[in-house]
Amino acid sequence: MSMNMKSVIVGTAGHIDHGKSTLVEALTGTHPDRLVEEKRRGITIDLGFAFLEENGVRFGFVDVPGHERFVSNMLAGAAGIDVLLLVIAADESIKPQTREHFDICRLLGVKRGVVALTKSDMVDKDTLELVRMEAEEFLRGSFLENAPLVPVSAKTGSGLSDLKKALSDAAAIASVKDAARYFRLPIDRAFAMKGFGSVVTGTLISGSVGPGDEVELFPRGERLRVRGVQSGGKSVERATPGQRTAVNLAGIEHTALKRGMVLAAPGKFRKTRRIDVRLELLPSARKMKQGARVHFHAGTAETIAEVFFHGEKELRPGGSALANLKLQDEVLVLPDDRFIVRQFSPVVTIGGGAVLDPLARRPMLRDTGRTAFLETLERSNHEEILAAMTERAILGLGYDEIVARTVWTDHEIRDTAKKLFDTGHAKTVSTEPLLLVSEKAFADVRRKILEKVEKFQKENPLLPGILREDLRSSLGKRVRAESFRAALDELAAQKRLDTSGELVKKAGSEITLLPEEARAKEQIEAAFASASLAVPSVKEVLAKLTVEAKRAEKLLQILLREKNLVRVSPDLVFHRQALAQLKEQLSAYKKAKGDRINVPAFKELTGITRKYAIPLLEYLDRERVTRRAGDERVIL
Ligand SMILES: Nc1nc2c(ncn2[C@@H]2O[C@H](COP(=O)(O)OP(=O)(O)O)[C@@H](O)[C@H]2O)c(=O)[nH]1
Ligand SMILES: [Mg+2]
Repeated sequence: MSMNMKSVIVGTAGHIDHGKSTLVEALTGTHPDRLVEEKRRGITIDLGFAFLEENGVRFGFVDVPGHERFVSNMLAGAAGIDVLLLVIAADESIKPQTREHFDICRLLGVKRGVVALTKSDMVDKDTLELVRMEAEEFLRGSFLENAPLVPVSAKTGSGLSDLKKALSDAAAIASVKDAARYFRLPIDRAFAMKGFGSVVTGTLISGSVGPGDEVELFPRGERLRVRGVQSGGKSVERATPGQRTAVNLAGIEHTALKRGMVLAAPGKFRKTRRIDVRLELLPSARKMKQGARVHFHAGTAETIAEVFFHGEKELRPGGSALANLKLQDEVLVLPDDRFIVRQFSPVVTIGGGAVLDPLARRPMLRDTGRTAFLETLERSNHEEILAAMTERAILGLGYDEIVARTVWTDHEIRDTAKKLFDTGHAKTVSTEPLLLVSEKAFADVRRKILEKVEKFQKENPLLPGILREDLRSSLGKRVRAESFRAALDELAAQKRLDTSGELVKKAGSEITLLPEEARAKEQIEAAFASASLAVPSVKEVLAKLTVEAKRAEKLLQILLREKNLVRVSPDLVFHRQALAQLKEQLSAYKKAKGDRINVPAFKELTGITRKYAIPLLEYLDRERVTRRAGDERVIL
């Protein structure tokens, strides 16, 4: 098999007994019915698979059951179809599941296909022409309007080569899914294989997978290792999109794996039970009421959903609406994923649509911007989407969240973020990892910071500024550290704040003292200056002042900060000059008597008591003026 051969998934669709499975066998040589019961009863119950290489294309056939009871199996197979093979039996023409399957494929967004008018050997020419006209009428205005209609007979082989040609033509213009995007494989089968362990199969809809890869199993959440990968029955180094793929998984029992689960790139996505969607109701459906319960199918998953319309109260047949779906089970769905809804009872397909926000919240009346937001998502303009998402993220929008909500690649994210920054819509407050804040939210943070600093300085005129950490916590949890830092930097760059050091203050702001405070400050300083080393207690000094205790304490702090006073121990404060003098005395002592001095000698030299001598010596040790050596000090 050549590596650059195009891989395309062909899915059958059509009413039961119209010859789908027989046709797949006639085209590929493989009868797609696998189950013993299918072979015995001659009907297709579950999905069947077959392969064909033709005209440089690798076709993977997914054959679906036509019986109305097995439409949910059909749905699991229809996800991932590139080319539809719509089967209409020439002897029966269009029947209920022809319509239902066709509706499903249209709602799933299948873009192209081929119509096979099967069992052509069973009808005369006129009947065949009639069926052809009915089919043309049926397909008018749909994505298959211009699709080739090919009469075939699996019995005689007539028309088969025309059909292969038509399929090849369709395959040639089918868009190739991007292997460079995130890996995703919705599981349609899980089983154990002797000597291998657990194996899952599915249609690879995005990215690629190969042996040794780590993958995440949704919705369970385990990280698993890929042991081996097969595609079309052969081991491959990497399976690429548009291929039927079997993955051999290590570290899990096959009983823990089932249809509806998804293997995906690890650590990128989040499972969900709330999604916002565009929901379309078929013209044949009954009107849908607010709160309706429906069967929900996406990928190979199936659950029950409760429908809430954003805006409308009900949905008319043939109409569409923005809706919030509450799912009974957790699933992995991503933006643009198609889904189908079927009536709760009796079970018939009534509509479908596309996922807009896979990580939606419960609809809230006060969230008046929701509809506009979803319409933005629907327009699919990257810049608009990222701007809208950033605006709605109060805390800022991080890289991981952008990936989970948009499925954009790294390049797409950084490119779009840069454009938003350049146009002034959002601020990148951190690049590694990326964190975006809307310009409005960022302006809010800046304004709040300025307000807090101003308020603090007004309330604490004797303090030079607010501690960074205090400022940060005063803003509450709604401001992330990154936004805070970026806002401070910007305010400092604009010279509105002075943020050097631990403190944040208004740029150029100085402490201004009232005359009474200035006097008190001088008194404090004088009290310590005149005491030399035999200092009074702080309490004593402050008690003598005319200003109240709290302000007196702050004046002391200012003197300490200005380094005119020095705190030597918790309750001893000295004037700067007294300490300078002491250091001079010591160096004179060293010159005269050598570099050793003990406590009694120190007391004698300075004329102070032990109460002052010990803390002062310890202070001098810390200042590296002296060093302790046993009972003595070495003067350094
Ligand atoms: N005469 C005739 N019979 C056919 C042809 N294709 C299928 N059949 C028969 O129609 C029946 C249903 O075919 P099957 O492939 O199981 O239909 P499915 O339910 O659409 O998969 C079988 O008995 C087939 O043998 C055909 O081209 N000519
Ligand atoms: Mg069949």
